Amino acid sequence: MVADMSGGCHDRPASEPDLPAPPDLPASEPDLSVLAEIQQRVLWLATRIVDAANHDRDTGDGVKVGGHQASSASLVTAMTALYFAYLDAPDRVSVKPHASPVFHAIQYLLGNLDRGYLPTLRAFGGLQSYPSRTKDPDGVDFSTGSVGLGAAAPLFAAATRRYVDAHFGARPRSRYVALLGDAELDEGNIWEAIADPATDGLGDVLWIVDVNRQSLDRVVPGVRIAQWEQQFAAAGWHVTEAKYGRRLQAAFAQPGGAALRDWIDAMPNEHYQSLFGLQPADVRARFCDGAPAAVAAFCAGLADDDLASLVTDLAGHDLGALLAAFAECDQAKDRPSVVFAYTIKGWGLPIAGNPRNHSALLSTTQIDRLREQTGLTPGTEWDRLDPMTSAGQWAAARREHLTRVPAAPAPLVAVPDSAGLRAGRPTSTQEAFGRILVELSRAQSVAPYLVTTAPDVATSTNLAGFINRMGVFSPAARRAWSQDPVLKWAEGPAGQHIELGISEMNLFLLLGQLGLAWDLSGQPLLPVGTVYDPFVLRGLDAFIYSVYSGARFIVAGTPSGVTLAPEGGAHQSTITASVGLELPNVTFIEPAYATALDWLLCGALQSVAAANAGAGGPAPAGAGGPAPAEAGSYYFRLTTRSIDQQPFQAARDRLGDAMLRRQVLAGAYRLVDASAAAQAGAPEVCLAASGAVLPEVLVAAAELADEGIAASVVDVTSADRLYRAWQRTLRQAVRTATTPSLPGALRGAFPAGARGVAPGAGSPAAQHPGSGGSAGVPVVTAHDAASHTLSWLGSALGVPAVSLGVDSFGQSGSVADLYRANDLDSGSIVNAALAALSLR
Ligand SMILES: Cc1ncc(C[n+]2csc(CCOP(=O)(O)OP(=O)(O)O)c2C)c(N)n1
Ligand SMILES: [Mg+2]
Repeated sequence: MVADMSGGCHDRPASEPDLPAPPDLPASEPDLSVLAEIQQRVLWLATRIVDAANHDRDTGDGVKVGGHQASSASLVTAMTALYFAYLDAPDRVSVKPHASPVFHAIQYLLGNLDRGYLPTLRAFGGLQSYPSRTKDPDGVDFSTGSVGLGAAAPLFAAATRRYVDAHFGARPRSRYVALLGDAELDEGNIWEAIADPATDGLGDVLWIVDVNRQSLDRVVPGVRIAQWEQQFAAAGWHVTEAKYGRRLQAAFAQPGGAALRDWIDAMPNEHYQSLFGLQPADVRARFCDGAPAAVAAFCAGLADDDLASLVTDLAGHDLGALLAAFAECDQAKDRPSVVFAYTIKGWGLPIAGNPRNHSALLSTTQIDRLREQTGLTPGTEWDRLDPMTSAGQWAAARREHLTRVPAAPAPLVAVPDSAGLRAGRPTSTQEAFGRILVELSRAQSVAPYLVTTAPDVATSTNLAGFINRMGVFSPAARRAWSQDPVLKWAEGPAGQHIELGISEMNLFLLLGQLGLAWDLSGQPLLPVGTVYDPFVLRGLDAFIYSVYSGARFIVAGTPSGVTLAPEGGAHQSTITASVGLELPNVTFIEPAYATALDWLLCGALQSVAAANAGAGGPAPAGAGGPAPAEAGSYYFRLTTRSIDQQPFQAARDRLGDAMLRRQVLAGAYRLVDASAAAQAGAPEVCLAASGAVLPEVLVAAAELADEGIAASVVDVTSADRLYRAWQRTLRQAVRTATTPSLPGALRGAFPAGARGVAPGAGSPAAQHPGSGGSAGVPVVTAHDAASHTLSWLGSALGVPAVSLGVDSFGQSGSVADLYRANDLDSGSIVNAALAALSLR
């Protein structure tokens, strides 16, 4: 046609609103006239919530508040049908970002949101502009905002539930619903998600596309919908439409009606949308512009007003038609379903169908008129539905129907402090990572909860050992047609690796939902994903989406950096360390040695286990002391470069396991301690480095020692934890107007003299002998990543610093070639140390 015209439910909130006890109702069948009354109130409240944000509050800063009345109106009917007729308590819903006011209006009418929130859309501490799991007060199931991601999330939540049911027993059935805008279908991640075999056959998924034929800027050109429908069908989805309203359907059945239908079906979006801005008297000429005579003849039998409302009668605003479409989808139990619901952007508002209406706001006069049409006054405008009316009673019954039984807290998964990896011979962190997972797969307390996933890089990121032991997940057992003596690829319902096609978007969306399984499926998991490190950036928006949503998981980016030398610039990551450091809710970790990785990975799993059990607090203390209190996800940046483990063993012998583990977890430890030489009077320098470059740094330290310079080496295992510790003390000082102290993690790892002009409280520079002068011991940082990532250390320590790293795109070569090209060879590090000393 016409062209392309062609949440959740909630645990009861703490504060009970003043609703009466639900009456005894013959509840199951909704009365459409009651639903129609409810949807008019939803339309009013959603519109007024945006209006209040813009007109009732003085922000004092002159910045437009905004909001989306037209995008909201478009989904009022579908969301009324869902929440007031279709959904059951276990169902989960993702709401199109710009329809958040509709969601809040509905939660308010259901009694799940206090009235005081209604005028707080987009205010600090108020209702978020787009649905947020972590910040909204009324039980958002899926955060949305970056279009495409929130829509795909329920698909991965359903895949997660399928996995959980297969491994831990079936839970009460949930349906996973996504409400998405038609222009969201332009986002590639949508098609990546539906094409992946990991999402095949998910019969509990229902997507509802709000086909209002408009995006932000324009009327979507031409007729797209047939292509979209074919793409869904080709991916194995059940596809249906809610297209023509009942009046249009009746018209089609009349003589001449077929021509009318054909005409509407062939009409481009632009032509169809232009009808909405017209007075009824002008609709006939525009509608019939270019039409066959039969259409004009059919229309001649209708009065102007009737014709205008007939040709814009769309099923997306027909409650009965939508409920019928949803019910039809429920019958398709072996595959996901999508309903293309034809709607009007701005439905029921004076801005309906206007191509410029995306951010349009009703005037105060228009709001006054809408209030009056809804039968409200300024005194009653925020009221809930009158409990004495059928609509009020129906809302109360739905509130009961949608109330979830809170899940019992899950027992804490006991993760050991160490997987007991034996690390005598030279090894890489990537290899150690694979071996640690194999060790953990032998630990009965942990193994059942581990689930790994990768976008077609499982074997090349060393997950093969884990996969050999635990198998690959498939809802049904699959025959293996070839036997590989090294890698068993046994697929069946007991498998604990979920393989994805090459889509880093899908990786992070799946990790996000696995990491929310404790909430959305009542089952804590320990999700671990792997990805080639440069392609973390390919999935970055989904990574951000998932951690913004509060998901906890572990991802290993490997191999990383120019150390992946022969692979060349397209595979060498440079800025990922900075991304890891800066991403909120993510702890970035880049160890160099296998045992450090063992402790750090177990610590991260402990923290994920604690958070996913709903405990939320710090990880339980292990023998070596508690892992830092974090409630987010973990990003390990690893390498395939095999390095000698002896230097770590030496530090272990010198510091002892308890102290060393504490420092490794805190973010840094002293790998080489040159303080004795410094105390004997040698000029002192500190070399701080992360990851694969440590061997060059150790050689440089030895060369410096030969030249009579005391060079300590600090292995920075987590620049993120160090930086956070530093920032915490600074912010604390800023907020309390006191002198900042140097955080313990920095104090413990860096030589006393390297804490020159930024002394800890009570430890002024002058107290440090051998500090080499008032500016303290200079620092060189070295990292196979952008030099910026560690460059702040100089400032934190208050000493001169020279930062070495990779600040241009990589290229093919040997490790030595690439390190030389980026000044990461030992000679350059020595020169950097001399330069740093000269800066004192
Ligand atoms: C990834 C991303 N890009 C751009 C935007 C800005 N944006 C918000 S809504 C929108 C248009 C959405 O159109 P549609 O999905 O059809 O929703 P409608 O408002 O028409 O219901 C755009 C481009 C965004 N939120 N996310
Ligand atoms: Mg749209």
